[in-house]
Amino acid sequence: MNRSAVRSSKAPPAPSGPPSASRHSRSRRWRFWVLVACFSTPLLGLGVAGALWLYERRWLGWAGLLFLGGETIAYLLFRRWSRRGDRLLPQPPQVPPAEFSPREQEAWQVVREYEGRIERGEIMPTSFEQLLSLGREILERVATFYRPGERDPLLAVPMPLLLRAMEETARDLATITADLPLAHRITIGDVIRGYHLSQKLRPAYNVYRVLSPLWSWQHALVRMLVTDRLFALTRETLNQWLLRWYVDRVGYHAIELYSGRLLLTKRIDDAPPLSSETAKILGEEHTLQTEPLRILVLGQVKAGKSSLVNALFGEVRAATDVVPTTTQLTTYVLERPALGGKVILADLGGYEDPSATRGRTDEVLAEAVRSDVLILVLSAVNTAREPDCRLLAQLRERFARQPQLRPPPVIVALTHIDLLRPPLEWTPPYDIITPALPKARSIRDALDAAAAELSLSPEVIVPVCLRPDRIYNVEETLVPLLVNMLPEGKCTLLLRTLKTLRDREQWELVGRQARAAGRFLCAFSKEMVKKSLVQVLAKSGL
Ligand SMILES: Nc1nc2c(ncn2[C@@H]2O[C@H](COP(=O)(O)OP(=O)(O)OP(=O)(O)O)[C@@H](O)[C@H]2O)c(=O)[nH]1
Ligand SMILES: [Mg+2]
Repeated sequence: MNRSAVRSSKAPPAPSGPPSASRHSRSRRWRFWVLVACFSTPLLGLGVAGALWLYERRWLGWAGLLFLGGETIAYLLFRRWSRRGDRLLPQPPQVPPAEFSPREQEAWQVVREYEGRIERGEIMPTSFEQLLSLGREILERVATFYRPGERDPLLAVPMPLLLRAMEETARDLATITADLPLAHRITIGDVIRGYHLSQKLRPAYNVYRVLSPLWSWQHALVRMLVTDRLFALTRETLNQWLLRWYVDRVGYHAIELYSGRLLLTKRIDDAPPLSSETAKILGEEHTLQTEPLRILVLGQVKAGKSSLVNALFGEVRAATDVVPTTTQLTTYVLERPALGGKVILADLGGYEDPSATRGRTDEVLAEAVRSDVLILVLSAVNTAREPDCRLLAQLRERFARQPQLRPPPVIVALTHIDLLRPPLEWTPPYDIITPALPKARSIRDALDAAAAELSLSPEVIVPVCLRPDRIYNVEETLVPLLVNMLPEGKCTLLLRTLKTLRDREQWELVGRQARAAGRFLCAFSKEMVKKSLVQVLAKSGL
């Protein structure tokens, strides 16, 4: 079949390619059929000879049953492994991307809805055009989500950004499909030709299907019950797999585009630029070019915030006392390889400090919005949790009002556990998973009570002792939990610094455009001067 046969009849005739190209494709096809023949003839011959051999020994019936058994098991296993969550091919993740803010997660519902419709078999594009219109429909839904009142939300983005989104989508899909066996060798033309060939051979195959029970009823039964269904299932699985990835990637990049996360020359996960405020904290000799993670230590007065800072440094850095000592924002630069290098630790003092200014809670909330991980310090012996609950509720409310930001993950350090009952007993380590000792039981009770009162998961609460001569569970549990939270904290950091990154890109683009305009004006004026000179010289007859 030549190339023009697979083109749509409505398409204008394409200019014929160079003769060497068509000669090359003819020779490729010829070689392909020779390979197919060399490969399949011995196999077919063996099959026929084997069947005859079995028939002579009257074993063909048993062999047929064995074949039927094997195919049935393959069919059942294929069905089982193709089920949701346990599929043969890698599927798009079921959860929204971790780097999304709550607003983007809400927009992700559009993608989930389309995935559900694919799952229920409600979407089955049969042509390329239908696939494109499905992509456009998803873009439109996402655009309307972000710009609900606008007349044409789809067009409310600059052209270069739309092209960038298309480029990224295409790149993702190319990477995904490249993993299919032989995907890099088989051309789209091969697939279409294969489809047409199968359509052509279908009548002959149907005749064979009708007649085949005459010479082997077992084989016909196997094919009807198993093989045909297996092929249909494979085709369906492959179609659905491709479609699911298509919806996932188009939806993802549509959200990136319309949420404003997509940049033209940079990527949101590029190293975030260092802010001037952080540069000031780091001092003049710093060599950091990117914004480090910012960890805010917060809690009531005397909860043990400064003691925690000291424990993390392994030395005294922050003043601790029984009377309020930290009354204003104090920042420390902590360098630990496990935390990925330098991080900034910020301690604001207790939010219930009676000596502090009236706006202390607002200060804490504003600081939390600028932080990537929060460590809430609670004293196990102070059961007045009302201020902590209020602060957490205010934090949730503040982030609900700014859904484009990602709330920082919260870790709770439950301090003063050495003072829990029995106060004189101190023989760490304590097993709080299956507490046997009275002290371990008290710690476990304090942890469960804090989790229930603050509506937090017990997994993010770490009981610690910060008394300088009894430091316990900071390196063993708190630091590893902090390390676990770093990827989440990094996502918060990227969204927090997105505006700076975008502003920087805008200035770079303005600079580039100004330079290009300058070059154009220069060339234009040169040309004008040259033309005028020629005209003047021509007029003056020189
Ligand atoms: N026994 C015991 N004492 C602790 C523990 N943690 C902190 N302390 C003591 O509690 C007192 C207050 O600790 P700080 O670290 O200053 O508390 P803070 O939260 O920074 O207090 P402010 O800055 O005033 O808000 C100090 O005397 C600490 O030594 C602990 O786990 N066990
Ligand atoms: Mg302090």
